Amino acid sequence: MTTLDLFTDLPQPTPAEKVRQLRRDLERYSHAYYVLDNPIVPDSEYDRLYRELQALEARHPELVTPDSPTQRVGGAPLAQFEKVQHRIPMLSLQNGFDEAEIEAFDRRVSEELGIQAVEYTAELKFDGLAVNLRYEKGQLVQAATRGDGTTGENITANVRTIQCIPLRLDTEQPPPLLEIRGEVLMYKQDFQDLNKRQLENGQKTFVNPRNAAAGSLRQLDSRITASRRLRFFAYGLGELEGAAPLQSQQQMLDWFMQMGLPVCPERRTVTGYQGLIAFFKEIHARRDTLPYEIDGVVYKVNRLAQQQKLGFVSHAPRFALAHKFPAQEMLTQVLDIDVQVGRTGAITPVARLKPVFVGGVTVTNATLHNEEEVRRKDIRIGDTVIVRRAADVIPEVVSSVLEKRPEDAREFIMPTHCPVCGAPIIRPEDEAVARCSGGWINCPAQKKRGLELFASRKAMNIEGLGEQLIDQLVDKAVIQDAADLFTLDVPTLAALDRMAEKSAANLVAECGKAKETTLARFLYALGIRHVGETTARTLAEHFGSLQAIIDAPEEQLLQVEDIGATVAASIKAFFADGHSMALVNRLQANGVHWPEGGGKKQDQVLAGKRFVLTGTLPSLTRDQASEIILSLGGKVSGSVSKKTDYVLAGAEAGSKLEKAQALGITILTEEDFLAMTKTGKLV
Ligand code: D41
Repeated sequence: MTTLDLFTDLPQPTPAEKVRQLRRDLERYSHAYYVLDNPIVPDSEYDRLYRELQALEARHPELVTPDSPTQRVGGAPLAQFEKVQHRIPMLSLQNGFDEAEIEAFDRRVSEELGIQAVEYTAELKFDGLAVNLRYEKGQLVQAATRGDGTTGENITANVRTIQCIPLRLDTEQPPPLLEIRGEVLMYKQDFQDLNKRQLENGQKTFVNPRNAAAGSLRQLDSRITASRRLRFFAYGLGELEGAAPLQSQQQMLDWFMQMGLPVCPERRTVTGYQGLIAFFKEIHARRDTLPYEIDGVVYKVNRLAQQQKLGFVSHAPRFALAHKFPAQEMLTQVLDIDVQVGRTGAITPVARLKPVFVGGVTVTNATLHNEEEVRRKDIRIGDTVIVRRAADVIPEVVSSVLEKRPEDAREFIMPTHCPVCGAPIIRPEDEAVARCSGGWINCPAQKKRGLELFASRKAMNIEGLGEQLIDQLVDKAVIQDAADLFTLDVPTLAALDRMAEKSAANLVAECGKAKETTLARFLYALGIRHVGETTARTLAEHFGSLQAIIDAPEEQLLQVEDIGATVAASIKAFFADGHSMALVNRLQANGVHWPEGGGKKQDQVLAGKRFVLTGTLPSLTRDQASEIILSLGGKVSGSVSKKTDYVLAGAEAGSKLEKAQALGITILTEEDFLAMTKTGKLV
């Protein structure tokens, strides 16, 4: 007998058995993929089994059941959503915003219960949509929005398309009735992908993942919902009939998980308000690295008996509190749009906003980047707009709220002439940026911004020479250019507003000190377009002397690592310009000097290694870390790419860390980094 005979002799499964087996397998694979984020078979295997099940069901329509994985999408589009009554209302959450409010909450709970150290469950607060899932005998029979808490809308067809939501609970003895409450949301990556697709298809994009999730759930045609990747996390219980020996919130969530429901693993049992605050701080720091958006954390008294004892205030339970992050998005009004002139003459439209507290600071203006951006986002003067300020990011105008547009809203018009020097504004056809054609010699704005760069820490490092002083020096014609800084005397400076003898003397001393510099700093300070700190350093190291750079033909510049055609052309143009060369000569004549000839690097520990810094390090500042890297021959760049060798990550590291993880780049803590640079042993 051959092996083959052995198998063919086995009893063949009936179609019904085969269908059951296929469903069990598909559910298991799907659960591993969508809920546990841990696929156990390749997609191709899943697809093969899925098609096999589809084929079998086509041949045996009597075997099709609503909980089959093939039945997630189906049915004709609805005309409207039906209303659904929540027998047990979906309550809202009380909010707290600062530590004092959290402490007060804990004190209240502790007093009510007569317990010293109350045990809490701390969870994430997802920025999604609350929904109620109704399971009867383990089958998903209805899904509804929260609505006003008592009446929601029936969105069953849409919710059935959410892959991580089981159509059937994975348990031998499902309760006769079980309502699960949780949040439907969209991951940040899926949101980006969706918007990209929408753009490609000429359809409207969504402002944030929450709106995208809401828009996707509100579709009358569930096939559209199915094409959007929505997720779900369970956090609470509605109606329940039948046994569930639950004592605590944590047990409840574990029970949900056992039945195949998605529950977020980022939760913890803690004691007292110190435990709550510690959880809040940790999550706040990690917020940007999470794949979904959260707007805070939620604390719940862990023991269900204690929850019951505490009861409710109007529409919110007294056992729970949402500890919210400062809002990252707020509505405000565009009072005006005017333009700023940058160092290179770039004209940037800036929205002047009605002051608004967002992301922990008061924002009064936000860059609109360029003319095209204003048109694309269709932002007008008078509009109500969404202003966003994420951690460590400059405030931006996300979009305008069209429903609130007043009739007299005005479109932004790019001025034809520089508002500062009056020179024509020119925008080359192939560029997004319009520029003042005055040049730094004629345009005070360009001159001032150039001087700011010149004096800045990474350039000539003239401490005490800030924006306001520079404005005065230029406006009162005390100086014509950077070279004049080195001939300033105390009486002249002391005569300026807000300057005393002492501060004047300090500034003169600072300028004196700054004369002794390095070629790299000097090059950077000149503000040559496209020559940033790193390029300046590369140039200095490569050529060793200023004259060598001035004399270098374009082909020679192009041979330098990381210098392309744009940069090379810009360097040539700068030194070909009479005004620039005159300035360079006057700076040197006024005593600015640096050691020439040296500086070429060799045998340095980090030679050629590219670093990206992200987040806040425990002890080093970003500049200090950069300084160390650069001094050991490494490079620091702003964004993560395949070329990045290391990412040095601290607290509140954001998307850069995520990207680095995705690309498999070595991630260093400050400790790793310091060990590596001290020992010279690379990891
Ligand atoms: O993540 C959330 N947004 C979340 C919302 C959560 N983690 N827990 C919640 N718990 C409740 C109670 C305590 C009332 C069951 C909630 C919400 N409610 C909630 N979401 C929307 C309104 C209320």
